[in-house]
Amino acid sequence: MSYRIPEALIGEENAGRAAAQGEDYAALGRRLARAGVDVETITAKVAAFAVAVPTWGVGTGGTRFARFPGPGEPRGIFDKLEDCATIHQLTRATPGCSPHFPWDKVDDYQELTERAAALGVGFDAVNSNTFQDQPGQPLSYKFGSLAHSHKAVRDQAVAHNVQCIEIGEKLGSKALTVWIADGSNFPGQSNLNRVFDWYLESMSEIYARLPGDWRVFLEHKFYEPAFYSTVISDWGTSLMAAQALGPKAHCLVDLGHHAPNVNIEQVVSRLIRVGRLAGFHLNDSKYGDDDLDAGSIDPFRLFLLFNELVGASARGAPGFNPAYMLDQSHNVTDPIESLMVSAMEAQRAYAQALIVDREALAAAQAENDVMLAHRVLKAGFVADVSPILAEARLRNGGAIDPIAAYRASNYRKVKAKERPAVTSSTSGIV
Ligand code: RM4
Ligand code: MN
Ligand code: MN
Repeated sequence: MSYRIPEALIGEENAGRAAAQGEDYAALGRRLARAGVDVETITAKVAAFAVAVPTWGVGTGGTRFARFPGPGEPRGIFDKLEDCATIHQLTRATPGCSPHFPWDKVDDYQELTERAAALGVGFDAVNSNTFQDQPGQPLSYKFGSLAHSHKAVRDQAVAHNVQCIEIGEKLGSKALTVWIADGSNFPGQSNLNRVFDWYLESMSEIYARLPGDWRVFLEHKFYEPAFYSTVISDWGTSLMAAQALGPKAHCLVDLGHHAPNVNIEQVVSRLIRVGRLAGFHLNDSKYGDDDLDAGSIDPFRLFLLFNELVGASARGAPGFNPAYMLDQSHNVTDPIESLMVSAMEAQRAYAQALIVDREALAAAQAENDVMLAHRVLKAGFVADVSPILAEARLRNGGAIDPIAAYRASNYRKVKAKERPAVTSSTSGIV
């Protein structure tokens, strides 16, 4: 049996921190009470918040220049599940793993489901992959997949997506996420209008195969790997596609997939209005699709995003049911540590948004009191909600300080022995 962090170790770690945590939580509770906010309500909501971990995120990422593998990397989906389960064990915020096919392909999905359940995790949205060729694949995706000029390639890409749905059904997933790399590098290379027709044709075949209680998440990205035009480039294109396909199609917002300085929270607000927000791939960036850790560069943007979500939930926006997933590439950190911190940063932004006084905000907006409105909103962002996050973890059986507990467990060192390196050091996104 492979190593798992003993519950006793988490208990010991927590025991050493419990007194300080209790004091900090009580002090924050008193502070919030003065502002008319019940800390217990916020803690309960944070405790119920879940963000999925992508199975590809627990491996060391890389750039197109190089990849520097770390010790004890997962060698396959069963190892990845262990790492995902460890993240959940300590943070209690990540009960779902989002698999990617064919990367996570196995012969026996029953066995995979049982293993996940034994580890205390389940499966979230399934992701298809038609952005790279697999060994032995008959036709190449070099010039596209669902929007390829050749029908035979489109058919192959459709068949792969249908297979992903079939696998997902076995795993208990309820959504398929489709991100395609289709696009062009040269003006004139492809017909900007025709490729969208092909995409819609292909996607409607996939859509027709969705089980009744499933959704399909359309993920846009404005550039890379295509550098001149991308077929599903922005939220407008994504929304056109979702509306053409039908009510089960929704638009997924990956925070790194926008032009620089785009007001993403406003995009999200629009998608909520039309009931087509699928959810998020959370990450952070400075320049483009940098896939840095959520909240590491611009935590204010993450807060503003959650502010829209909390506002939508408070007003009971119809069909509002966003899915949350982390989508990051960890090049210089231990992926488990990065994913734990990112999950906690998502919870932090959520808690900060929850404590915003929405009535005071609406009143200031109605009176055009600009500075007051801004300060009411900012009051949420500047609040240190760390004790709430720790309390939610503690009550759910997690660690008060997940990074400290993880390091104390020597998990990575043990895994380095259990998992002799088999990976190559080639470049690539994952
Ligand atoms: C893409 C996109 C997708 C993810 C791949 C690995 O940039 O964000 O969500 O499936 O990377
Ligand atoms: Mn993504
Ligand atoms: Mn991306």
